[in-house]
Amino acid sequence: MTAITVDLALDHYLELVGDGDEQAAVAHATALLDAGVPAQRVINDLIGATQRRVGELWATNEWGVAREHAATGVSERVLAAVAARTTVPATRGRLTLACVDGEWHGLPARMFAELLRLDGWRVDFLGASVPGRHLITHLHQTGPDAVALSCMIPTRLPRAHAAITACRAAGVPVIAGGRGFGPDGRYAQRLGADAWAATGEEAIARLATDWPPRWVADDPGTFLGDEEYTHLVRSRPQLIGNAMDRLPEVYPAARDYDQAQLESTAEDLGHIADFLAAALYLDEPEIFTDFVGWTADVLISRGVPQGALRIGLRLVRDQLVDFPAAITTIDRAVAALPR
Ligand code: B12
Repeated sequence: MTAITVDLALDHYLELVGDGDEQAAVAHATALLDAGVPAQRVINDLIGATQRRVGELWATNEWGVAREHAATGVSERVLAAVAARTTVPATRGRLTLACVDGEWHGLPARMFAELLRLDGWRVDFLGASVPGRHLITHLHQTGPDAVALSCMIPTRLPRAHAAITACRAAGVPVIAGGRGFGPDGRYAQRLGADAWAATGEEAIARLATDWPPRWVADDPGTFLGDEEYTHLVRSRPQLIGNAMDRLPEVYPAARDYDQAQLESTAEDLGHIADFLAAALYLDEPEIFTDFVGWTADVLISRGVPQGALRIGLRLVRDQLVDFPAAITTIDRAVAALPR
């Protein structure tokens, strides 16, 4: 039986992961290795594909947060088991891999770390949410050939910019990856990364054949955020507090909210502020429009009335009347919402 013909039995594996059945999930993955399936395929097409499915099940409210967390925990264990079964001598160079400050999606980066290791790189995996200054200290201590920076959500892009700038100032080129850098990695380039790759495999091919990068990115050192961005970031707590205070007046259903509902509403308002700030920082209104569209779908699947999101956006907008870019960005996103 060749590796190509082996059926990964994704539906069955998803059931195991959804049941939190760690042992059976590990046995499933290692049996695939035994059947000749390359570890890279197990990582991308079994673990990765399942995680993406988990994301959809969470977004459509078919799975709760606890089930998603448990499933992700199982995936982490499966990845560790696959890694333990596949030793590869480090014959290439040394890379540092880190998630941007405030970025808690550590698993995609860990998957990429294992793909790199399988390709012969020595990888220092620093994990989720690495503050910029600690990343730089690590670079000085280890002198890697490159930094691989992972960002899964666009709200972390201002921090990604600071990290990219600091790494390049330390003389270490940066390859960026993860869906947070936008379609075609367009934000990675804006933020001065030396390279970007859509997938782990693409990055590995690039690092093997075309590294260090021949072109040098423009000086990324300039702070992109303007006065509006700075105001939004500084006034975030008041923005959320004021919106929560006004909520019962403009949305009477909120008068009966219990503590958990109030907390999740405040959290949603925080996401509005953060995505708006990222859109302003990069001057890319689409970041906010995409977020609002995505949030509308998530709320609909949770039975939250359509009007609630519009009201949340209005409560934020009302406080930003003196900030034309913020207003335009919000209005654009609202206009794109289905009626
Ligand atoms: C598990 C999960 C979490 C876990 C993460 C735990 C962990 N240990 O990783 C937790 C619970 C922490 C989490 C939190 C949140 N999450 Co989440 N999460 C996910 C989920 C379901 C799976 C992530 C995953 O493991 N992906 C697996 C791999 C397969 O993804 P991949 O991108 O293909 O991986 C490859 C590439 O990314 C690449 N790669 C990765 N890093 C790098 C770096 C470089 C340099 C290169 C070249 C390549 C590269 O290599 C990987 C392997 O090939 C995703 C759904 C999804 N589609 O990814 C949502 C998802 C990413 N999360 C989402 C959201 C919204 C959030 C929260 C904001 C939720 C909330 N309300 O609080 C927070 C934000 C937390 C934060 N500040 O970081 C959204 C993002 C949507 C958006 N608008 O951007 C998603 C898409 C869910 C969804 N369907 O909507 N999440």
